[in-house]
Amino acid sequence: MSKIKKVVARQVFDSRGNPTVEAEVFSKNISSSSICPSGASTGSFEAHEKRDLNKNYYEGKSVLKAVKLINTIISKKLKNQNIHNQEKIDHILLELDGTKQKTKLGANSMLAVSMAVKKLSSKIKKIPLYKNFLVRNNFKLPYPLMNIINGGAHANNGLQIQEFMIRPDGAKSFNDAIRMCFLVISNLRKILKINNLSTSVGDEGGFAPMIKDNNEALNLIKKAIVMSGYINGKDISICLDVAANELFKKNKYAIHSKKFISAKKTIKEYAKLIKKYKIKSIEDPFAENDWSSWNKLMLSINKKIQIVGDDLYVTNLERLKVGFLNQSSNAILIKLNQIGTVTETLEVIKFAQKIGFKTIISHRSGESEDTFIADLSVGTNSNQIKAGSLCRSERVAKYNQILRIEESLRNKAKMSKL
Ligand code: 2PG
Ligand code: MG
Repeated sequence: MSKIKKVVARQVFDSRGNPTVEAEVFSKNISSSSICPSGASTGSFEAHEKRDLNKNYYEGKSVLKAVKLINTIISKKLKNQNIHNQEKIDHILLELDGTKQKTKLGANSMLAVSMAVKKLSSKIKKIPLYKNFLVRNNFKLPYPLMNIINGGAHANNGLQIQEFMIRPDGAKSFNDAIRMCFLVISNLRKILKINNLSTSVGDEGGFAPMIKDNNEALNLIKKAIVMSGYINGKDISICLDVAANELFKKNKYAIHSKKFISAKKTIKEYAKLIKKYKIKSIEDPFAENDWSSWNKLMLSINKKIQIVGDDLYVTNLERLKVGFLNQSSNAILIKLNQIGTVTETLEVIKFAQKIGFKTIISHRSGESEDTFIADLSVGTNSNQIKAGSLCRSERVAKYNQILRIEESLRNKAKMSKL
């Protein structure tokens, strides 16, 4: 048995330059570390992110209290625990916290430790991280969902919809998937230049041109797909993350402009977008508590369209169960820091797969060099991974890691089923 010797934490920085928590778990003389990511468009049911809130220091964003908690009580409690018993370790963290939304320890301190434990366990077993989750053989590789035009809370261009993504549905391998996305992104850059639009990027590496109209963004992507020699809706599909929590007021939505319209009219707008641009997946089309609109949309669309709950479920088993009974969606976005431990995340993935939901492993808009989610996506046979564009190292790092995994599995790894 390999025992935990100590846990050490430090404040490091995420891709937005904001402070975040890194935890390093030690067993004898070896260690593994992990960094917690951070969101911008967060759901109100997400687990709590602990920040110091001292306005005179890092504008309140420092995480020194979370770091101290790890260095003192968490390290002491985990000392001598079996590093391979992830469930027990996460349970100890949960008991130590004892609150519903992890307000005492903070999900950022808990998750950094939980992920580092998983990494160290793999290192000691001398197996790659992806082999230390749910799947033991017949690994499937996820399709990348690449956010190539950024809007909403991730850019300041006035686009209402947060993420305009592409998914290379026709890809035969992960390598091929990346090549296809590369081509579309490269052509999109050329089209933006021709139109005198900026090619600078937003938080997730997608372009953030100064356009205000969703249709304009979608037409640009459609053009780039055609210019790359692909068929939109067949080889490459356009997918959206509306992040509707941010566009919701008094039971109305403003998905196209600053004008708020009813949920009924919003459903009609989605139907138009699906038809016109052959959109295959829509994430968070409605706000986190508007269960009835989610269900109405599900009943109104073709079953092949993927409807994804992100802020709706916040990787929380209880909320997923409600969504299942309510028939709110057919897919779930998985973000470790929305719930706070590896064990709880795996429970949600297992349940989602049991009820036939697609699982999509996701980054946060504030990311780091940590590639834990790449391994998690393969190790759980998740259908897709959403990790931003093929741009900005914190995003590309995840895709590069899956390329390495694909190589190590040689020709045994097949693409997942969409
Ligand atoms: C989302 C995520 C990631 P954030 O809404 O899906 O793209 O954004 O991390 O800001 O919540
Ligand atoms: Mg989202």
